Amino acid sequence: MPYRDFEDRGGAGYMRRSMLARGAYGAAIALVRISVISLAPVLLGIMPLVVSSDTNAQSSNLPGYPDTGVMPVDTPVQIVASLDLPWSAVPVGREVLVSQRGTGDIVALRPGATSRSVGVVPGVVARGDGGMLGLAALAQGAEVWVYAYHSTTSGNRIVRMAYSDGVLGNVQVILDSLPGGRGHNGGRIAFGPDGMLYATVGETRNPDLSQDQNSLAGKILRMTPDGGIPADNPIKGSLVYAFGLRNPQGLAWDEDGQLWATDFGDDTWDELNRIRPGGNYGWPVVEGRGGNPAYIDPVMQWHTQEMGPSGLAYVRGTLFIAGLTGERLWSVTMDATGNPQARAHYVGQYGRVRDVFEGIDGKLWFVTNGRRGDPGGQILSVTLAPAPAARCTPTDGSAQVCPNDEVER
Ligand SMILES: [Ca+2]
Repeated sequence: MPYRDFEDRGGAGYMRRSMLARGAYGAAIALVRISVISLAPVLLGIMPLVVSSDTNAQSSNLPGYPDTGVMPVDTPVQIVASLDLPWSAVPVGREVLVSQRGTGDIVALRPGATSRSVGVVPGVVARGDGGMLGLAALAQGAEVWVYAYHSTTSGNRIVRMAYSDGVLGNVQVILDSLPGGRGHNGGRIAFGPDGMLYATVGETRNPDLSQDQNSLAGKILRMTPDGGIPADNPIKGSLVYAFGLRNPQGLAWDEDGQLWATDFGDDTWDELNRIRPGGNYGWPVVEGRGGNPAYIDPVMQWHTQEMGPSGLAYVRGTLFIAGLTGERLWSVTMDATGNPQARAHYVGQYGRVRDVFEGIDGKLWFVTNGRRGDPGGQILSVTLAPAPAARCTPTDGSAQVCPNDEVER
């Protein structure tokens, strides 16, 4: 197998543990991710972005526990298997397009149908955790554009291709010469509710670049659909929207238009951050919560062996995080006072979870890279139901994490 998928932590101890855990898996990284998924249907006019939490009004309200949001129920159903390192998936019309990191081959799928290739993104170079990473989609009039963030021989770039008659057209370069390297390539792209394109760029194993506002490494970028700098960006004349990040791979907006992002930590803490324009999220000065007023602390943080966050989605009141290292799906809801509550799902059952999004059937879809010996990556679909009042005991098929327990808030 020419390409293997693994997450990159900075410490030698982690690498030893990782190699032990994953056997012969090679030395590539798997941090990049795209999160346009949950928004694309909105942009394409398929489904509403805002979903009322009224459906959950009957939930019992235990003090301090979530009374909004949705949770996966029943057993996930396999939509497709044998994908080659799937990285990002985005609904486009009645299909879902999926990127494959090592090859650049984009496949289209729908429930009950055989997946098919719609084109290979040219110039993709897969080294380390780089390769064909994030996808996003934008409908402009009768035209549908598919955006792609991918690695080249000289860094990363964002391109777009017209998608018509089920085939990707010629490549237009939107943003060239993004920082890149063998590790920490970031790679998620997503259109925000403001119609702007957001991108996560890793610090490319050059931690000091995260605090350098003249570098695009270790940042969340905000650009117009053609790659220009919006006049209202927080730093005049710059694509930089937020900084002090290590290897962010997840972007999602809630119904208030608030942007959330994950950050893949070093050896200690992985993060869920509430993103403010121009905000500094601390890396490499602070990993996780530092309590330093110069930096914005994460809303939640996880021990890295439980998380390794890649894709992020917001669906009907719940944030879902794809956990690579932890080989699980995480859900985060907020209680009436805004305190986050996290629960783990499918721990170890489907291997490394790379991406998560609201699928074309209104169910929650998630993308896995499989486990060692598995035939390949797969996409699974699971029904969502109003979140029950959380109780601090394990339930069938999922583990719950209660306040002040394993998860630091
Ligand atoms: Ca941070």
